[in-house]
Amino acid sequence: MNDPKYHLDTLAIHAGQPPDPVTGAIMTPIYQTSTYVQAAPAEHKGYEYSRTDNPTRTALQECVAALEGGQYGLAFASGLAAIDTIMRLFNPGDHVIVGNDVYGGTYRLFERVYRRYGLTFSWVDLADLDSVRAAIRPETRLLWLETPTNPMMRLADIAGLVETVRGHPILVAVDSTFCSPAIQQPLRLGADIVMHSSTKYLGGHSDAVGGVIALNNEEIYTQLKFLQNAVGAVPGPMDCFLVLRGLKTLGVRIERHSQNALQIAQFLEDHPAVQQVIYPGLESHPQYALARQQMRFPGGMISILLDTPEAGRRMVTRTKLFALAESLGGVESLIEHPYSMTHASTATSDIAVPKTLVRLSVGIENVEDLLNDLREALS
Ligand code: P1T
Repeated sequence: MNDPKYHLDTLAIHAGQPPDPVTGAIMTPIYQTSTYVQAAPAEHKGYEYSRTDNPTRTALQECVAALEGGQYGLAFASGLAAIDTIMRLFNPGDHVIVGNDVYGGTYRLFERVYRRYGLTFSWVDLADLDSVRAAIRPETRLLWLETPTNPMMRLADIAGLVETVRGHPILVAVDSTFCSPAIQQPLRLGADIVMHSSTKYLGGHSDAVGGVIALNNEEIYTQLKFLQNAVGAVPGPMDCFLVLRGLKTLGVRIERHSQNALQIAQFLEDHPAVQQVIYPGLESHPQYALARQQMRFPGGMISILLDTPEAGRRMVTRTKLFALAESLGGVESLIEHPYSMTHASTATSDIAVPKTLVRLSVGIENVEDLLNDLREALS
């Protein structure tokens, strides 16, 4: 079922999810159990305790690995728990190069938690490969990137960055949350680790918080698998089931998110109240060529700049279909003000986002209804 000959849409429905061997149930059972009965001490059927392993989680991990073209998958209680577990691979004194536009929670984890444990961070414009090269130190161990970035929608050239750090003992980890494997598969471009907040497009229905990692390197997998159990930030079986169920429609959802978002981005680009639209599917995006090359679809996320912060506030409180909320990637459209919401933790930092920025997560509702909603909110 995990055979690489199958396409993503087929793997999303079947990988890691054979019919239940006991009953034939076509849907993966929710193994709502904390422990497993053993025949004799340490004599069991592969499962001993649900922090260590749970069959519903195993199904999710195998499915995500297959979708990313990876050998191994790991699931966590949140996207941040996944990032946190990756960071525990490193030691005090290690140096990390990070893109200078990331989810506010990632910035907070790195600067306010891991800096206290002796890690150092350089925040770099990843579009400029020379500044990445210049940031490399003997103690650099990780290059962390989002592409497109949250919320400025800047792209990082994954293959180019892999090439830039080649020859150095630096792992390349890609937070691919804004894309999902239906848009890009960073492992196939040479990245060592791909990570997602599965709260977003993978789950797709705004009903579960989770994180996943996929990778090919057996040694790093073994370390991460050890950390997953040793640290214990694992998702419950019900949340694993919800993400698995959401994943089945990933391909069709991403196509529709992208179609809707492109139409909306074009509409906003022509709207006099909008100063700038940042969307990888528009020719006006400064990295449009890279987007065409690296991304199968332009995705459902759009950022816009308005004339004043007040105009942004007015817009996000006037939409009716676009709900004012943090998060993204669900079937329903969301709108938010990153400076005061998702990126409030960067507000006083060097990587603060503009106060005039509004972020849209375009859902899969009827596009005419969404366009009317935005037209009215901006009127
Ligand atoms: O929320 P959680 O599942 O812990 O995932 C964190 C995370 C990691 N990486 C990216 C790129 C993200 O966007 C997020 C979460 N982001 C939001 C909640 C948001 O509204 O941007």
